Amino acid sequence: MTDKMKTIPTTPFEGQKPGTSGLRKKVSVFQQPHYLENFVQSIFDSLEGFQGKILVVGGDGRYYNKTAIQTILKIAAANGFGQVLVGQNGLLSTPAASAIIRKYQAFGGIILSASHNPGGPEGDFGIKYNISNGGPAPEKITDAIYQHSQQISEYRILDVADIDLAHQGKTQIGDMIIEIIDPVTDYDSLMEELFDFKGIAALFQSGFTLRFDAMHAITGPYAKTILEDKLGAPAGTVMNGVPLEDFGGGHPDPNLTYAHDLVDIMMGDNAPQFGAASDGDGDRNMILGQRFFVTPSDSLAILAANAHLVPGYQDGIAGIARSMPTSEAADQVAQALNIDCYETPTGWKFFGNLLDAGKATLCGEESFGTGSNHIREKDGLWAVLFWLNILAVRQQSVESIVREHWAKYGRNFYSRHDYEGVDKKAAEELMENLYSTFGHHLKGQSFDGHIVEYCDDFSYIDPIDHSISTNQGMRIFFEDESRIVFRLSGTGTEGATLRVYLELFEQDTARHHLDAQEVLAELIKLAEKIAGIKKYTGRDKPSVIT
Ligand code: VG1
Ligand code: CO
Repeated sequence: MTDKMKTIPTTPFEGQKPGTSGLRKKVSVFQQPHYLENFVQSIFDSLEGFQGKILVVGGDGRYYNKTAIQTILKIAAANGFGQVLVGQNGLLSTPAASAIIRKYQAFGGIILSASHNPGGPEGDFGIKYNISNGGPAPEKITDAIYQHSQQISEYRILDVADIDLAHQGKTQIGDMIIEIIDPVTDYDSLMEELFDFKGIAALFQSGFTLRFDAMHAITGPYAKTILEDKLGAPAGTVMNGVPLEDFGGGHPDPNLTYAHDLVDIMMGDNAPQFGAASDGDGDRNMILGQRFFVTPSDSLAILAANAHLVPGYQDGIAGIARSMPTSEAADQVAQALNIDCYETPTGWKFFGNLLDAGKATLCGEESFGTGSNHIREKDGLWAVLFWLNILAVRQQSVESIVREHWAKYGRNFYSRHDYEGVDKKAAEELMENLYSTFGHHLKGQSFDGHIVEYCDDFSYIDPIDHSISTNQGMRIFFEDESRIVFRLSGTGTEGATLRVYLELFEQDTARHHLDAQEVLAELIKLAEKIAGIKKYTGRDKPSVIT
């Protein structure tokens, strides 16, 4: 051990249980003395056997990313890691970090991001630990991190000058090697293994038009390299492609509300043939055709139904996994393909075991997350390339692919209504009230003529390690093949966010052209009536509708 290693006395801190996506807080919270240090040391205290092993570190480039990385490197060195791979300038998208952990058989990785939450000095920051399979740490590790953070009395850090993150190459601090790597190369080669790059390049050569909105977040460099440099899409295809510490003041959440620049272009007269956006850390995707929005739930189902057209999946898929609130469109495809469809709680970490066990190949969430067994995170650009590959083979418009899909499998009308930043206590009371009313079986009961088929407070037993997760959302199924789900967000940093998920299955092709909000209007009223959203939160409409 080096003489520069310091052990700094500290006190247990007001840690918070890391949620589905690690610890997310305002930047100012992370800037408190010893706050980040305590959390990082708590991570390492929860792990065993990493001496001399590789750690991957990188983030989405938001404010505080580089500062945090300096601290993490010095703590990692003092704790005995052998080598750290860091993305140049501290950048790594979440999917690239996952790919790199797997490729170099790292012990784990630390990803700095608050995903789609706004960045900048007044914005949010986050930190997440991923395990050796490249995926988010399972609950037993995040619980242990939390326990350690409550008892911590010291952290170990190397007292050295800051490391140069701007240049690729190797340096050493203490006994630990630091290698600054290109953030894009390894990810790019993985994509090239999975997709028909020649076919996609030919599509662009034929004049096909795409607009990709990187929202001033991490996917800019990835999208430019892959779409423009490698696949030959014209310069300017990638918009907002330079990552900024505050994401240009925007909210890097690729949905119809926050990706309005792109949405305006895609809904306009001269819309390109295909539009897509990704979020702060590059794991989400939004897919648009000309004046046409593809819901993430439909996108998952369509990728599954067309997977055989894509080289990486041409031998078929083993199974599909979707989070509980995600629509059942994927279930229809799984049934037709005669493969299993797994229903998990919200959060990508629940897919890890299914992917590792080879039970699921494709996974998805209604929250603009899609991915596969190529890594253990959702992957925004991967989804865009998957669509491009399908478009290159089928030579049809996005809209006609979706409409044909509905005609074959039926349409799951779907919408999510978010009530953001509501009073936390009021939101909890609303859920409590729902649990006491609907927590038990109400089969046969009628609400405005809608008969309850089944309702419960969703819980999940992992089919591989048998761990149990409870309180994952209130779901109510009605006999007319409709469903309402209520749950509270685990990723917000201000107050609480109530999410209401609405779904109605429609087999009749004659009704498929209808507008989702209109078709779901009755169900939306029913949700209000059942949950008393206005009474509890004071809100008479959602802040975001997707
Ligand atoms: C949200 C989404 C969930 C997703 C999570 C992390 O969680 O609903 O599906 O896995 O964000 O995504 P919540 O608890 O706020 O509903 V990301 O892009 O922040 O890594
Ligand atoms: Co994200």
